[in-house]
Parts: sequence; C-alpha cells; structure tokens
Amino acid sequence: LLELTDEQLRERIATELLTARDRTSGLTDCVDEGELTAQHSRLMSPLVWDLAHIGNQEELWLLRNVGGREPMHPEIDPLYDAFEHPRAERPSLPLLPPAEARGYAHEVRGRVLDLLAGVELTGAPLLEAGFAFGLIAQHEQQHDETMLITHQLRTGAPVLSAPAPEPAPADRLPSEVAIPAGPFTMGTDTEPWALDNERPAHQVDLPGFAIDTTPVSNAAYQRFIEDGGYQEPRWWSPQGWAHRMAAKLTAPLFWSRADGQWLRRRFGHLEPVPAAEPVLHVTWYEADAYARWAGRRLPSEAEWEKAARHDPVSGRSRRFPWGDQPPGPQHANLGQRHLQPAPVGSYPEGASPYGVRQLIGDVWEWTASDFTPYPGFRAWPYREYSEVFFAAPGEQAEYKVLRGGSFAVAPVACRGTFRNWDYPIRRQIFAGFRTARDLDAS
Ligand code: AVJ
Ligand code: FE
Repeated sequence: LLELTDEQLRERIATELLTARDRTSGLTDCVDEGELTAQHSRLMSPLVWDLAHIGNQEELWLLRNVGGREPMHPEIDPLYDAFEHPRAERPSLPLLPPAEARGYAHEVRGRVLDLLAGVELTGAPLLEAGFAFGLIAQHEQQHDETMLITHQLRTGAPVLSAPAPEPAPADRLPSEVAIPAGPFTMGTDTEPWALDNERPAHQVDLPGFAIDTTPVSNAAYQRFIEDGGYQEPRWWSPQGWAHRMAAKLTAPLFWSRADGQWLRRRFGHLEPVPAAEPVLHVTWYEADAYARWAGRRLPSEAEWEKAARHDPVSGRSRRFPWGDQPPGPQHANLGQRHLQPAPVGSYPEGASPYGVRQLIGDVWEWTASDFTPYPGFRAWPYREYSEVFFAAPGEQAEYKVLRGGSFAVAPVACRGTFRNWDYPIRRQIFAGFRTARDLDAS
C-alpha cells in the first residue's frame, strides 16, 4: 500500500470495498426473508442485523467522520450499536426489514464511492494510506465471517457451496519445528491498515521452543477422544473441566457418531469427519486439554508470531510467513474460496522461514495467551474496537487470543500481526489449534 500511487490506492480501496460487498450479498441473497430475520442461534445476530450494521458503521466512519455528512437515519443508530444490544436481544428489536437494510447499505456505499473520488488520502491520521476505508473493508469482511458462522449454525437444506481444497502434497513433514531462543519484533508500526491492538512494534525475547509444523488434525484429535480424553479430569484445567461437565462436551461441535464412525455437519451437509483436516470447532478448554494429553501445551501468541514472521537470516519480521507479498491462492486457504480447512501439510509455498505451515488461513488457532494490550498501546480510532475487551487492572482476563485466520477470513483482514479474541468456551467460531513445548525441557 505504501508504494502505491494515489490513483492505485483509490483503486485498491474500491476493490476491497467491492470484494467485501460481493461476499455480503452472497451470504444474504441465498436465503429468504424469514431466514434473514430469524435467529439461528442465541450466540448470533439475525443476518439482517449484520447487514444493516455493516452499512451503519460505514456511514459512521466514512460519511460522517471522514466526510462530515449529516446522519442519514439517526434514529436507527442505537439499534446497530453492538454495545447497546447483546446478540440474544437483537431479533426482538425493530430492525430494518431485509429490503430496507439492503437499500440502506447500498445507498451508503454509493455515497462512499463519491466521497472516495474527492477526498485527500493523507494529512489526517484517519486518512493516512486510506486507513478509515481499510478499517471499513476489514469490518465488513469480519462480519461476513460472523455471518458464515450463522450459516454453519443454521439447519435446513444447504444454500452455500464451494469446491473442496486439493489434497495435501505427499512430502513427509517433521511433526514439529524448533525455534531457537532469541529476540524478534512482535506487532507493527508500518502495516498501514493494521488495527490498534497490533501496534506498536516491540522486541520480545523468547526462550527456545518447538511448535507443531501443522495444526492438529481430526485424526490426532480422535485419538484423544478414543483415549478417553473427555473422561479424564487430569488433562483439563479446573475451569475447563467444569465447563466440559456443565456443557457436556464429548467431541467438537457439529460432530456426531453413527455406525462406529464420526460424522460432522458442515453448512447443511452430513459427511464423515475427514482425518487429514485440521480439527475445527473446539473450545480453548478442549485445545488446552488435548495439548496436556499430548504432553505439550498451547503456544503463547508471541511464540506463534515468532514462528510465523521471524526471518532468522535477516533478523526482521515478515508481513506474512512466506514474505511480504499479499496472500495468493498458493499461500493460504483464505477468503471463503473453500468452505472448509485444507488438509494438514497443504500450502508448502506458504511456509514460514522455519518451515511451519498453515499459520495463515484454514483455522483460527487458539493460543495460550490472554488478550492484553502491547506495551505502548493506544486505542485507535475508537475504544470499542479493542480496549474495552482488555481486562481492567487487577481483573482476570476474559478473552483468549486466536491467531492466523480461518478459511473464512478475507486477505484484507489477515496478516502475521492480526489478533483475534474470544471467550475460552466458544466453539461455533472457526477455531482449531496447534501445540508447542519448551525446547530445554527435552
Ligand atoms: C475482532 C472478531 C472479535 O466480531 O466481535 C466487528 C470484530 N469489531 N465489529 C467481533 C468486530 C466490531 C470482532 N472480532
Ligand atoms: Fe461490527
């Protein structure tokens, strides 16, 4: 982005906005009005809420804050403020009906494209390298992932389809990669569209560790199940065991057992659980228990980022595991090209300098870390993006960090520094994990 001419930057912004809107339409045009306004799970908003919220945030940040325009429909703002109404409440709000919600988002977009044609993309910090536009393209794509989660929770005949990923190459991979002790640069000052919680860049010195070459597969996870992993409190943290009992967890979400084999429901299709795919739809507690059972642990997010970005030859941190070039289909399973993760060992061209694979794309990876601010963090451009999710001083953190992005994450909303977070009990999200261990401890 920093090397683009002004005209190229405007084109890039327009393309990212269009890409996001195409995806939003694809996720909302395939179901009828009843399905758009229904709540498919208490954990999720009706799809029609996400649709108008996308338009409302775009109006707020681009038309009002950047463009100085008057509010279009000030009376609807509170309905689409995520902090005023928790998800469970949203279906009972007087939401814009589907046609109005679509019309509103469409009208905002038309005005935003007019604004983009005339606005200076520098000067004010909000406009530097088109940041506010990048924020809004990422925001829409994040809600597209949220809507895809709603689709996965919905029951009924399938409405989405996509080709399956290719089988993984047949090369033999070591199960883990050693990352020697030493400092690396975590976070960023230079990524133009990085969000506040990815900043600032800072040095972190880590002891040596080893990390799995690939995410944990369904086959490996089934061994944990078959070994009685869900029946053995010793593998679980106390909170994890309490949750496992209360929620009666016995397998990943969407799995069922029939005729001695594991099946899963995926976007309306019932199919055998593919052994070679990364495990998906597990809580942090299950990931943590699996790791202990395997004699290992979850990586910290600093370890994850060092494995993903540190180039031991140059000593610098890359934007992505494979280098600084934006993600292509040869690097990673991103952007909902597929509706599932690719088999473990896929994407050799996306490997990090240390040879770790599939760090970007496929499944969000739970890390051991709580969601906390980096030293020198400044909330930008609003406290509600990240800051309100950090624990208050002296309080126990509520959120765990996930890294890397899933098959449902768009390239614009994904990079080696990107941080996601959620409650450790969540598993409708597209989350899996990989494990690690201390190097010195054998
Ligand atoms: C970063 C994925 C946790 O969906 O709650 C969307 C992104 N922030 N609208 C979320 C977000 C405001 C956020 N996550
Ligand atoms: Fe939002």
